Amino acid sequence: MKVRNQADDLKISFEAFKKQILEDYKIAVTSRECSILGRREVFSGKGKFGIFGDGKEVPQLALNHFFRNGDFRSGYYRDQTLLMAQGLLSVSNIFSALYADLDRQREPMSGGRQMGGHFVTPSRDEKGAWTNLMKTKNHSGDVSPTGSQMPRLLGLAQASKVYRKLKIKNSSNFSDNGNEIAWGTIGNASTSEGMFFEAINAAGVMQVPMVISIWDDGYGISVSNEEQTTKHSISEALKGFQRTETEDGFEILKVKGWDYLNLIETYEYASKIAREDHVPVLIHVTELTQPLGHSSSGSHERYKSKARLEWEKKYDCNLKMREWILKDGLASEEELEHIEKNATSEVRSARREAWNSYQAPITKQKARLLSFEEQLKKQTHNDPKVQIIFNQLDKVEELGYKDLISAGRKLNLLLAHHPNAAVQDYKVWFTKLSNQMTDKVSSKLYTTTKKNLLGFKATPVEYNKKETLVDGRIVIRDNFEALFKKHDHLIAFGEDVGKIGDVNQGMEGLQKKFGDIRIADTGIREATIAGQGIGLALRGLRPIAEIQYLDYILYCLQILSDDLATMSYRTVGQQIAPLIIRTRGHRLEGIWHSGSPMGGLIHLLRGMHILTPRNMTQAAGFYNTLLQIDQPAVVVESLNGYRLKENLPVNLGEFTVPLGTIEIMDPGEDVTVVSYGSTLRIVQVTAKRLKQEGISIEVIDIQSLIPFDLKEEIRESISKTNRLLIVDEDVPGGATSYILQQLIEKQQIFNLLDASPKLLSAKAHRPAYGGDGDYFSKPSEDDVFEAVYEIMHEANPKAFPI
Ligand SMILES: Cc1ncc(C[n+]2csc(CCOP(=O)(O)OP(=O)(O)O)c2C)c(N)n1
Repeated sequence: MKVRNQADDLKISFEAFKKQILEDYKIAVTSRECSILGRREVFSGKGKFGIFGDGKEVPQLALNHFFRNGDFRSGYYRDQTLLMAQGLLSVSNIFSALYADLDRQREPMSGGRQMGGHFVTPSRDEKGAWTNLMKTKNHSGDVSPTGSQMPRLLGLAQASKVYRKLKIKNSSNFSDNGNEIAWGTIGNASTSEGMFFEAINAAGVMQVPMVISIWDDGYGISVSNEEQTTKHSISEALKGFQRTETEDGFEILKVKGWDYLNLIETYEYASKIAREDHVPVLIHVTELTQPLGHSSSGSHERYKSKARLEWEKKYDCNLKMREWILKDGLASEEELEHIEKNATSEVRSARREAWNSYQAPITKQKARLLSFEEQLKKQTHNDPKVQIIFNQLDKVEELGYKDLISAGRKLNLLLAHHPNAAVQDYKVWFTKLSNQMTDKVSSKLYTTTKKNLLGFKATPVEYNKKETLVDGRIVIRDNFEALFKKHDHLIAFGEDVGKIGDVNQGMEGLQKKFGDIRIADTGIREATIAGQGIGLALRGLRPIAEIQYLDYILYCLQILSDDLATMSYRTVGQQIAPLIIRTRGHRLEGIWHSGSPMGGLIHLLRGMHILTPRNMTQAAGFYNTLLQIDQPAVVVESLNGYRLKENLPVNLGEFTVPLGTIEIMDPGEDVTVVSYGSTLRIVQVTAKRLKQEGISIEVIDIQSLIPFDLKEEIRESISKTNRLLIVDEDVPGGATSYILQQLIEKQQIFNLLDASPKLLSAKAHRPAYGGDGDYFSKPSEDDVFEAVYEIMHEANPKAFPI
């Protein structure tokens, strides 16, 4: 849509233009009414927390006119008007989200898992298969941490560049020659986040079609632009990024957020240069307001001056749009009042409807529970506690499923005293509802199920008859080459990955063979390397994002944890980003090149697979598997393994190592010793020394920390040895504790043990540099030997004296 003030300049007829404006105005006031009533719902106790798009309506309506099918948004909680304008968010959806309605039909964004204002559109169907993204306007799943939409935005924009430059087979559901824009939105205050600057710099370097709107209302909660931003203005501060006639960069535009016509012109220009020429654009949308304050958890009168509050009233974008409509004669006062009245009553009735629909199934379940009351009393010989439980339930005002299940759990405890009670129907009801709740609240953390993984048909590694010993890095390099040949949508990038083929040359020479779009160098910016991967994976590509050393994963751990790991869960499987993070760690030298913070990763990255191959053949096998599986994963290669000799497989790119399977490296009888990664070799060497002392250990490589030993083979080993040692080089209480938790809780090994299980890890401090530093910081052969020996001593002190 293109509009000018002069009638003769109009591309569309005056009537069509007027109709469009009034439709936009209707959405603006409807959206505002949702914000106002939504906030009230929180104060009345029906919603827990409310954050809305008030004061940002008009620029979103302008943006919407240039958002095409196939485009993506990576934004934040203020964008409700945009989604409403696109027909992707109904009024009742807004209220259902406010009530945390667990029903996916009524709350399509997250089935009640995310607080309102966090939006997503489905890229996957119920079975996890891709939908046709070129037929929809796409919104990548929002997250709450401010600025965290920026790394993903970079990847979403980069995908257009990749699709334009590479002719990828079967990509018509993802792109039309890279003509798609990645639209970003962010609040003015959140531009203070490091990730914002990192992403802006990277987009300027990469020249990708991102159009980022900064909704500037002068504040970040209570902190003003004066305290947030150099020169008090993000567009002023970023001036050096402006492109020139001779240099690439950003196109930086500034526009007032209440000026509909100028907004339209600005977005038209921005979308044209981004879509056609892949120029990144930053639109600083100023003079916006926040009429209801930041959120339902406080009022802005506490921190805004009277003058500011007065100004905000006058410059409310909806009011300004109204004044302009009247001034230009696009509608009469009566017409506008009619629109406003209708909007109010539409929102009121949708709110009522949303509340009633939310309560109806819960009330129905309550009625079902009440129907068991008499029977339960009778079967518990009129235990008065039953009546108390029902009385308490009756007093609950805003009824939730939790109240029913909580009552049920208390009843179950009473019933345990009456094992012959005839309450079968009640039990069936309780179990069914409990299972439904687990599914509603806890499903889809991983979309690949245990059953899928156990059913995975692995392809064994094959070798030439005559052993071909090469450095480990050759195995991984040649395997990557086979993978790049096989998958035309596979892309790898990271620091030093392109020209030199990574610092350990595991991709040596591949850029020459496959080009610099597929194997690319990046700047030193781990958060946006991860973000590139997330965005590319959301648009149908298979990225391998490299983090040069495991120790530096901390720079992107927040994005991996908040965005990637939660993606399937928070969208209930509507979006999945099967990104592979490749990194290398464990043993090398010093405080920042030999870390093994596996416990940290395990705790923060639930939702991803975490793999720790012992050598490069196993690592290659994992990559081959991951490319057949639709899940995000981290693969930690062993830093000291690239120059160790391995037999070169012949079926490179084909053989697979299934996830969640352990490997018994050396069978033994006395103690089960489990380990992974670099410490595994130490355990294997020590096994020989222990043998000389008459101690036989069963050495097990866990290799896949998440998923963990799906066939429960470690349990089998312990049921033979009845003794357990867990070895790694994380801090005490790190991954070793996780392993023990898996064995005790999931594999129920407690009763199999004859001796207390031992955990051997590195010291609590970071590993010191050099040979002595390593020996005294990390488990050595002597440490493993003594730990096993002590276990044997406990069993037979005479034979194994200390
Ligand atoms: C990483 C992080 N820090 C702090 C917060 C708490 N927080 C939520 S919104 C907000 C202010 C954001 O202001 P701005 O970016 O200007 O957006 P606005 O809400 O004004 O639209 C803050 C500090 C958060 N969500 N994430």
